[in-house]
Amino acid sequence: KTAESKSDGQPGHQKTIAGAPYVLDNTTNVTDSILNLVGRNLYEHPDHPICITRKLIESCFPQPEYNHFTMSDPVVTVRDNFDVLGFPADHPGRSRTDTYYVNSSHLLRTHTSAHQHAAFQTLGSEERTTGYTICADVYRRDSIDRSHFPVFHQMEGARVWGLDPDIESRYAAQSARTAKMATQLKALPSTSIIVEDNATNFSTDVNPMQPEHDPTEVQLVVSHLKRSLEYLMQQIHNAAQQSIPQSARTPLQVRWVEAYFPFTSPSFELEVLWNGEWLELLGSGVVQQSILNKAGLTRGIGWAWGLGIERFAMLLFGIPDIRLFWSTDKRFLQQFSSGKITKFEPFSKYPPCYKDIAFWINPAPAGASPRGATPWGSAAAAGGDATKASPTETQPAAFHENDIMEVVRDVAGSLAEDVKLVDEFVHPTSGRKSLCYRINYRSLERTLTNEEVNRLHDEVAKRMKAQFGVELR
Ligand code: FA5
Ligand code: MG
Repeated sequence: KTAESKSDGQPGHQKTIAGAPYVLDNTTNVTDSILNLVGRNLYEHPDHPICITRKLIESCFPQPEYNHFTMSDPVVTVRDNFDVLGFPADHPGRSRTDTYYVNSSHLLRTHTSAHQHAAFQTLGSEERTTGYTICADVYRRDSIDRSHFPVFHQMEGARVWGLDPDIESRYAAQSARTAKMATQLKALPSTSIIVEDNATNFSTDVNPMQPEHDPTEVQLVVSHLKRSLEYLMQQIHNAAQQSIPQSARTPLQVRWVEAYFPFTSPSFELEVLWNGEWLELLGSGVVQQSILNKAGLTRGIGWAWGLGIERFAMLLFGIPDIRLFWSTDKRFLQQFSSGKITKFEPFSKYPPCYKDIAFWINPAPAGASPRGATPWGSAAAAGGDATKASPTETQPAAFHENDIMEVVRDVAGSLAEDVKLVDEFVHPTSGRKSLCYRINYRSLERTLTNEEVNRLHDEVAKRMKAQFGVELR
């Protein structure tokens, strides 16, 4: 749900964003809560994981071949964000439900590709730079959860061949650039990551090469694109594994899949196997010739990609929640320092409150079959034995560790962070067993009061007694 505050964008009013004034109109849907995040420029703070990640990515696309840009002003024209890139008029990305409009002509960029046109115009100048990277904050109207936040960071990269102004004839220029591309492709470093390529056919309508392109050249551009990004993944993987013990290291698995973007053809996405699931890291492809032409690079051919920095930072630092990147908590920020890849140590914002519960458990009924890893007893309700009565109805069941977990979850919900067994012993004469569990009560939103925690803890004890017949010590 993306309710917007009416007072934020009254038509006719003026709003200053990144130092420039804009007149609001009926298209305006940007809110103050979003605008408050403009100017944080996380990618410029040397010790911030977004900046550390940016630098690492930039180092894989070194100067002088690539110039590195950052773009702090997020307001761009509809033309630069959509029109120049060939977005059709009815593309869903243009809609006010997906995009933050400042007014009918200006919006908060939804991707770094909004700067492609300007960046291409810097190429082929005197310095003969053949490529670039761009880093910026981007804005999309979206839900808020662990993996979605309305502001995130992207990096864009591009590389163009055939800008050599010394070569006069078009034919000579093309054969020269084909030769150069082949040489440069061979020069790319090899990698040892596992790559599955499901996007090798671009002679069909599904993911076609552009009709004005030479198939040999397209193959070279695509190979150079893929090898360059595989090299990036190798470097990211090497950095991420540094802080992991040798025995816990795993090979990196990536795959190429076909994609569609209005501004590249053929197009590809790169995915990585992350915690057993394929996670999309980036989009890429051979730049639409019309875009190069508009930037004055009529003799050029090249590739471009755009990636989400948070996704890479997650792989590198193990940061589990995208909202953490915006944290001003020292316990987050102090964990990172320039040029260092370390694993994130989770923390909660508010103090923990530890409470112990110790009790004697009933011996397991004779002949009961154990369940789970720590079968101190056997609950009648478990194990699919339908002939036995439920523990709450008749006599209490014997205790199993999962039972206390369930009770705590039920009583304390998200206020319980963890439950751990801290002590256990068997009475020397009676043979009864005593267990002691430590419950960590903690809220992510506030400091819990002692009274509040005591109430929760008393309720846990009461239920343990009633449901499992334990004798509290
Ligand atoms: C684009 O934004 C294209 N501009 C990428 C591109 C550039 C393609 C140049 C071709 C040439 P997409 O919307 O898929 O594509 O976003 C690119 C990457 O940004 C994704 O692969 C993902 O890593 C990241 N990303 C997208 N949405 C989110 C989100 N809500 N939160 C975090 N990361 C995101
Ligand atoms: Mg995508």
